[in-house]
Amino acid sequence: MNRSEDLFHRAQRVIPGGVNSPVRAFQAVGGKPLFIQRGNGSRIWDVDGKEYIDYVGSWGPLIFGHRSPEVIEALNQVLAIGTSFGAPTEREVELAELITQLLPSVEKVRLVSSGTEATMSAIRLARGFTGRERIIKFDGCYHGHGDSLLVRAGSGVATLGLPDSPGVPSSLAELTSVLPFNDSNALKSEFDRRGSQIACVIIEPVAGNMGCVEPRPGYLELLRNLTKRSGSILIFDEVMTGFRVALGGAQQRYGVQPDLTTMGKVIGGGLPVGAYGGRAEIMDRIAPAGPIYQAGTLSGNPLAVSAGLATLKRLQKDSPYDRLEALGARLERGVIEAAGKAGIQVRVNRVGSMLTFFFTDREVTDFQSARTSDTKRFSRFFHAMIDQGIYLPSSQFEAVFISAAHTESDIDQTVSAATRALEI
Ligand code: KE4
Repeated sequence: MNRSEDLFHRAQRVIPGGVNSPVRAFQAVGGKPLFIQRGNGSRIWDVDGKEYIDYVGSWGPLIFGHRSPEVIEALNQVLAIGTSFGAPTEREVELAELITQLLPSVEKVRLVSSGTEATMSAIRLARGFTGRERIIKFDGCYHGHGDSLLVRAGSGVATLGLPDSPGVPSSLAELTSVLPFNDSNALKSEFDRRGSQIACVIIEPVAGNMGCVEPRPGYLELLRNLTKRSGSILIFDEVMTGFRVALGGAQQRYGVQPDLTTMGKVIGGGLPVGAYGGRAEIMDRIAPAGPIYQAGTLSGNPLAVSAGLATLKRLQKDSPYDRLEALGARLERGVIEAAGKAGIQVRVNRVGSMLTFFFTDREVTDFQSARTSDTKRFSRFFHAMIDQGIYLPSSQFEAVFISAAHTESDIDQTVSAATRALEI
């Protein structure tokens, strides 16, 4: 038994499923998870000393790779003055000012400690601000594990949500309408039927949690118009896309401004930070400015905030987006060519440095078409890549993340490995 297997065996005795977040358990691809010892730049090493090119990047936060110098430096500076005070600090003001500068739609922002906290709070805020209870989410979009969002599509036309996990009250799930992503007709009919009851719509403006799926042209604009007309709040969940697909996030890339934005991942630079923000007239309803309650012991703590600040400042200064686009295109081209040579049907959906290789011949525009993918072939591909030192996300329905620490030779090595992996 190697060290990863031994650790997994031990972990399962004291941690549910042996992991602290389900996707890490490799259940979607089979086999046992690798325990990681360390990371540096674009690389990680497992506890058995094997090296990998890392395309998970902690599921998105590490846009400059592992142990990027500016983050390490920022953390060392904070360690010299303390780690958490439970009191306001200057750095929190600086990070909030920078976020509001980079996202014009965000006039005020509240820092929290995870993406889930951000989306849960934004939903409560939208319900409190509008006095309405119904929300809309989209099939295949994931917004963290808040009760109102762990809801799957109900049967057919009803769209009334059903709990997607035991423990979610059906009375709450029913208040969530679940619509197909990218389906303008479904959107229009839901607003025709219930527009005046809808507190908010929450959407991943570029989906990453059904695999990478881009919004159809005009779809986000339609969403913006329908929510404005019905007095509903439009929430862009940019936990994954924020500062990843552009410095101003998906809202800059597609030119559509939401009322509220939820953030996470990149804004923590690998430390636990989430945030939600938007129009001041909405945000000012949040305690203690207003009556809608939300709180957090470690919200805005100096360590996490300093890592996030260092990351956003470097994004502003270096603007790695052209390089990330070029690396993403190189990987996309290489994998498509490799699949063509092997006679394997692969669809690559990509937005900048986030992409997914779907093992299907269908265009993937929503969760239904994503699910036509051959997940068994994906699993074989995943393990064949692991065997060649390439660490991909452990599910067909996740996104690959390229960092600014990746090099052209990393990409070329990955394409060579994919060529061999696709022959298996
Ligand atoms: P966290 O609570 O995991 O920080 O964020 C939840 C969340 C919210 N919104 C979007 C768009 C997200 O992608 C996420 C979390 N993403 C997953 C990966 N697809 C995190 C990985 C995990 O669950 O371990």
